Amino acid sequence: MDTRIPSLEKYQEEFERSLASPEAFWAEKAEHFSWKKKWDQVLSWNFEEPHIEWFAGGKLNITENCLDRHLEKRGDQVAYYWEPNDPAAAGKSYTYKELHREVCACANMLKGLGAKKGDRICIYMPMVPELTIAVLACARIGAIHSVVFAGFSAASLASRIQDCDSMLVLTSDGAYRGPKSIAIKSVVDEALEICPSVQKVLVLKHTNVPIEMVEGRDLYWQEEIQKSSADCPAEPMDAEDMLFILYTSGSTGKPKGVVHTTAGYMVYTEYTFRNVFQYQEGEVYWCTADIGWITGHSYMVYGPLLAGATSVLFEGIPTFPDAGRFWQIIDKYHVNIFYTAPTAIRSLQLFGLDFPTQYSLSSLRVLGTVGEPINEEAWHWYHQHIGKGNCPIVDTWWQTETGGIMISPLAGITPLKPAFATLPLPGVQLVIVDQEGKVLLGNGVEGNLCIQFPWPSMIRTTYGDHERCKQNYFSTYPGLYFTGDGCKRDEDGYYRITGRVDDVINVSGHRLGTAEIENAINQHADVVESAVVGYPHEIKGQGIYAYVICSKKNDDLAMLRLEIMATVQKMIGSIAKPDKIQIVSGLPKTRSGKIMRRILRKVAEGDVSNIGDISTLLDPAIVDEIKAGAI
Ligand code: 7RM
Repeated sequence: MDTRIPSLEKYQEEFERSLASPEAFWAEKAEHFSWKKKWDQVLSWNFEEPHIEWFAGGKLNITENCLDRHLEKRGDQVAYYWEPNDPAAAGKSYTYKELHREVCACANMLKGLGAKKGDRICIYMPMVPELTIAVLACARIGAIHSVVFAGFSAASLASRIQDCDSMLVLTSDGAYRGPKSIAIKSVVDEALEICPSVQKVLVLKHTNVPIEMVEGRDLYWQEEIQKSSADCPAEPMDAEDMLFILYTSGSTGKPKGVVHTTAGYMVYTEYTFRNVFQYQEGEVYWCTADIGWITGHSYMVYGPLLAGATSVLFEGIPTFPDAGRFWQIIDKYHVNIFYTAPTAIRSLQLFGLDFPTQYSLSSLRVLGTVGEPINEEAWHWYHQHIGKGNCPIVDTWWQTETGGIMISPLAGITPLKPAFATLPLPGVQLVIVDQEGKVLLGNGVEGNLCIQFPWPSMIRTTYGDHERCKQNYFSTYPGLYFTGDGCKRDEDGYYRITGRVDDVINVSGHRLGTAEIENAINQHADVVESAVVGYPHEIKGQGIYAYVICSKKNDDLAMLRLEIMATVQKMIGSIAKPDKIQIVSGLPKTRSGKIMRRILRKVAEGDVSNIGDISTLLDPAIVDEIKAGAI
């Protein structure tokens, strides 16, 4: 059933109805799915524990809704066009029927390796069709997938495997990334030295780099799949059974395993996919996000398949073989809806108009952005030069924890305002609060963004540590879910996200905790202490600025910096490498030992004229040293 909202009036009506009777509203949106058993109760909740249940009593399998449900009507329609890293290599496409077959065979293969309902399976793979197939195969048998972005280091992978005791790891020999070929199986091998829970590793041959296979543990995907039947009934799942875990960075400690469950996630990702992009039958949709992030889960795998869409899945990067690759792919597949990150737009903008003008972009109807605030300049460039002035841009605000898009225009319906995510989707009850938690009513206000009522795809817990979920999201402002973002509601009631207000930074649309980067830097033998802050970066949105105290005087600072970068790469991955490293003799701390990050941020931003009150510092003189040494 097509649940698209057709007009602004209807949006307003639908929004009002979702506030007045949320249960009736979401029950209506859940009706058309295939349920093995209908739910007993639409919603029960409290934000104190927190405890959230949607569609309790319902039984279903999300893959039946992604695949089986479509076979009759669109079995021969393409579900995915796969575009390989190398434009000269052969691509592949999968119809719904073919995808269904592959998922069932993969599901049987997982069963053959001992996987069963409730087991955790770690997926560490490049953007190949088998990644999507693996995700769905887990869901088919009721196993919980934990996809780890293949750019993360062995140490990061190990900690994610350990946190949820994954019993299987699915990987490939190598990965292509533009001109580079990356050995990823060896990363898995290194990680598994400290992961006793893992029984088997399934390896997809992809780049054919030589690898070591551990006897009794490692198996080749291509060999095992041969032995697996393509008939696999879907495991009946409870509405609130865990669907997946996805690790994301917070302001403290190690990344947390955000838990999403089955039915609510299904209903919300489908509804938002259809409405935000106004997806129409037969259109080609392309989201450039890696499946290792939430955008890939919700809007590359589940949302589009639930809606019966045709998607492009791209293995490579925007600048290989040249900066025209995105535009070439849009031309090749006649992409109608294109969804990417502001950082990609900003970097391609720098290459000028020679690239986009070489290709036909006339198939485009809707453009989207996600992951970070988009600056007005990039917005206008995207609108004018990619959308040719006639494609709406949906600036979609949401989080790993929200599971789906929360604030966004509906393409072609909501009047746009550059750099504004505009209005909440139906079912989303936003509030803006001040530092004390006082709700700021009316328009023309700015504060911290919270949500006061549950929505179906919201986080249920953080894996293995419910208290952490409560502390992180539900304790700052009792009774509210706190997003960690700052936000403005303008005179028209339009929302603009101003960025994180906690110690999380957003580098090229990737979320990183400053504490996590500091811990990595501190692993360097000569480092005593460090403090990391974000600063505005022309392409990445935010760059990483590290202040580092060393135990001894080092003459070769360039070398030291390289070593620190290598340490961070080893502990987390390339995405967390600092852009700037300033060696300091001390940090600005209060008498109680708290680092005054406000000062460090100012210096990193290059704004030292107005540093504010430093009288509470233990050693105010350190501020002058830091200012003088700023990079
Ligand atoms: C989807 C995703 C979440 C954080 C979030 C924000 C920032 C995301 C936008 C945005 C401004 C946007 N999940 N963010 N989308 N900021 N405008 N349209 O990115 O968990 O990885 O990150 O990203 O700070 O809290 S995420």
